[in-house]
Amino acid sequence: MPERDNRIHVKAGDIVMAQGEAGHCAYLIESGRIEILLTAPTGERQFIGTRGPGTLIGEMAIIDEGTRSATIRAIEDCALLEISRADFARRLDGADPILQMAMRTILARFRDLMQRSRLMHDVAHPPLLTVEDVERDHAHLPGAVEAITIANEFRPALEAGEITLHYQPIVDLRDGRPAGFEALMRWHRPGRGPLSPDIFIPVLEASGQIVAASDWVLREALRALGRIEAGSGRRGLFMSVNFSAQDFTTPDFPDRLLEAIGAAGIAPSQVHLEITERLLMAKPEDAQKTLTRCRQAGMGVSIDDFGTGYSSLSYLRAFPIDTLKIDRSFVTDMTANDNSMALISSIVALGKNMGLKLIAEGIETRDEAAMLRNMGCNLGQGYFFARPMAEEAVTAFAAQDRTIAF
Ligand code: G
Ligand code: G
Ligand code: MN
Repeated sequence: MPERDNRIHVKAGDIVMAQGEAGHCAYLIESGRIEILLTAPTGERQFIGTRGPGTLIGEMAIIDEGTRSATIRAIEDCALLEISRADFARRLDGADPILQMAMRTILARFRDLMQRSRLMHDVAHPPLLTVEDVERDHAHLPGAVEAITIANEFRPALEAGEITLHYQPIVDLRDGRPAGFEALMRWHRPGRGPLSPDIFIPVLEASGQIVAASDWVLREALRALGRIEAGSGRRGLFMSVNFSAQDFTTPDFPDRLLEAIGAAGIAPSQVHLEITERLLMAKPEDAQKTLTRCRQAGMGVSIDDFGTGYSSLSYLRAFPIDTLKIDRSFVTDMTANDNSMALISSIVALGKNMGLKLIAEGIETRDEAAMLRNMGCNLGQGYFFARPMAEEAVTAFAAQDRTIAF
């Protein structure tokens, strides 16, 4: 819902929006009434109707950035809740691409219909746009074809074994020995090369398939941990699994986790849930409930890409978190940029003061590794230590159990 400070007040007689102007927002009428007026091409003003509390006005412009199709005037003092285009776009970005296209297409057709019905009364002025122009302007969604293809191909690809997991070691920065792994999805399409999770994960989120995908990743990664331990002779390693906001909305999520842990024959403390700040902000109540149950069962909870999401720190107090993963962008920059260095030492201090563990991501050089260790960071991940690897290679890596001096 729009926030309180988005409320505006208009007086009876005020123009809320004028036909032909660029539209930047919509309004939800909280109280009062407005009237909708149309200026016909002949210059004549037509009364269309009135609207009252609970109705949305000016909604077309926030979908397609078009101009106002009518004039709206307050006929009583009104309180209006403003919905900006940016706010709307943020909500729309995560939605299923088919829904996005359907909405844009319907609106494009509707505008076209409005325009044609108005032009029918004005033979002196020929139409400025063709139907094709309007649809091209308003209904085209870049990337939609690719997104729909990915969404349709995911399930068959999973069944065909095109989707696999790689495991990247996370090491103890005191000695470079592996402490655990992060499971990362890989999709190799025969003949077309790899598809990055940065591309397909958002599509799975938008098309509602992420819950099934995460469930598959979880079961596969936990079983793999059991095999890696057996194959390497090492015990007590952890497996970190990435989750998305929707995973937290199913009430049986903690039960499914515990069931997968039991089936894999490992301890709950060997499982770390990796989540982003965005997830916590998207579903705070779901996240709070789910994370509390998972932590009580002994699992770890890490904040991924820490420092790049919503920067309100109050959630660190509100949610049962035990680890911060310092985003790779700070580490990449740390030797060249004093501000990145200052940010990292602040994050390390914050984490230590709150009793949290710290993992630095994206460590590529010996210098970075040494500096992060000296700053008091506990764990590290990055190409300097090891790349994400298939199960067999990561088992061999763990079996070496070698210390790395740096
Ligand atoms: O390894 P790579 O850079 O391709 O991973 C890109 C991003 O995709 C990572 O930030 C990671 O969090 C995300 N990702 C990889 N595997 C999974 C997964 O199984 N589930 C979710 N939700 N995200 C994943
Ligand atoms: O978002 P998340 O932190 O889960 O993503 C981890 C991603 O970071 C994976 O795609 C992994 O392949 C990548 N990664 C891990 N170590 C390094 C590194 O040292 N350098 C770079 N550039 N990427 C890394
Ligand atoms: Mn991650």
